[in-house]
Amino acid sequence: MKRISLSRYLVEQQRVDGRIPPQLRLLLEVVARACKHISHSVNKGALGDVLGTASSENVQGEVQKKLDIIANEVLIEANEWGGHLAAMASEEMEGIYVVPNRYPQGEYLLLFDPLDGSSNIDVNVSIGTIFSVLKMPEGDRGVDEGDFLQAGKQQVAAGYCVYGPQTTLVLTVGDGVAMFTLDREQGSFVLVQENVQIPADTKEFAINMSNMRHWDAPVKRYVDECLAGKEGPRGKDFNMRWIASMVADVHRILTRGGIFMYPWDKREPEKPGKLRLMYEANPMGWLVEQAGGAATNGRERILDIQPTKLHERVSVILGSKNEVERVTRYHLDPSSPA
Ligand code: AHM
Ligand code: MG
Repeated sequence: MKRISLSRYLVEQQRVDGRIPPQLRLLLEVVARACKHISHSVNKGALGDVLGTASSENVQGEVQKKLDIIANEVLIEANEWGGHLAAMASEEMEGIYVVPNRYPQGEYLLLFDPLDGSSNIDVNVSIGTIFSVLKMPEGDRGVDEGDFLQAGKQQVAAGYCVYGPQTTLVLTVGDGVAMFTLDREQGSFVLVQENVQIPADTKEFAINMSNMRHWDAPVKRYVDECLAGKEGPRGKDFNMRWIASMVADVHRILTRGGIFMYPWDKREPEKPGKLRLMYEANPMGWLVEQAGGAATNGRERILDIQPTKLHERVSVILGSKNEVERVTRYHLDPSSPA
């Protein structure tokens, strides 16, 4: 089988189909290189002194792990001098990071969750990096936080890299979803699947069941119906998975289908959800849609939500289309039949 590297895939996207401009191709190359670097640090574990907590908190008041900080620095350092970016924003930084003026400026904005699934770092379970690319608004002079507040449908590229038994980078530039696995001997990402498709139906759901007593009625109803199995209104048995790393749960869904939910709940009613719109829901939502699935906050399409702040949170329901549409219907029309 002919092996196609990520670099070659991106060149083909640029040259043959004109789908991506050269600047975006180069930016994605740099992001992939940073992910490779993070993957090496993750692999070293205790031997690289990268496990455990740092003595700091991030903007959301969460204790940072050493790897959260390392991954954030790797992404900033790799990208700041490339000339493709105007600024970056990260789940781990309070404000935006404007590319210093000693470096050439570009027209793109990069957003990332440098290390998603932090609670899994120390226990050797899959974690990942999630990224999203936006373009500076036309005619804008000087970058500020407002330039980032674009709906997810404006993304020009999105993806994640999962650090699991394999390191796999999953990417969309708006023309379907492609997967690339890191060949450690060659040091390059190699195309392993193109045109990834999520089956519309599934028998697998993912949600943190320990929050059941805090859920809203439509979510409770959906999960109750799944749990009722063959004898219930769905007439089939369901299986449950919860890895507690969104990247790993979404990767499973892109690979074999399923539904993932991190809905609003009553623990902190003033927060729309736990996950972040700009760093998690938008890039994952677009990937899932590009693979034929759906992503909503229970009421509307994630990609249509107009963000009002950088670290905005959102309720997330994504995956196999028919299941996501069902949960969304239960929210919009609670009396609708199963
Ligand atoms: P993080 O970005 O701080 O790692 O938090 C996000 C993670 C998601 O990857 C995962 O789906 C969720 O938090 C798990 O939450 P919980 O601990 O409630 O299971
Ligand atoms: Mg995260």
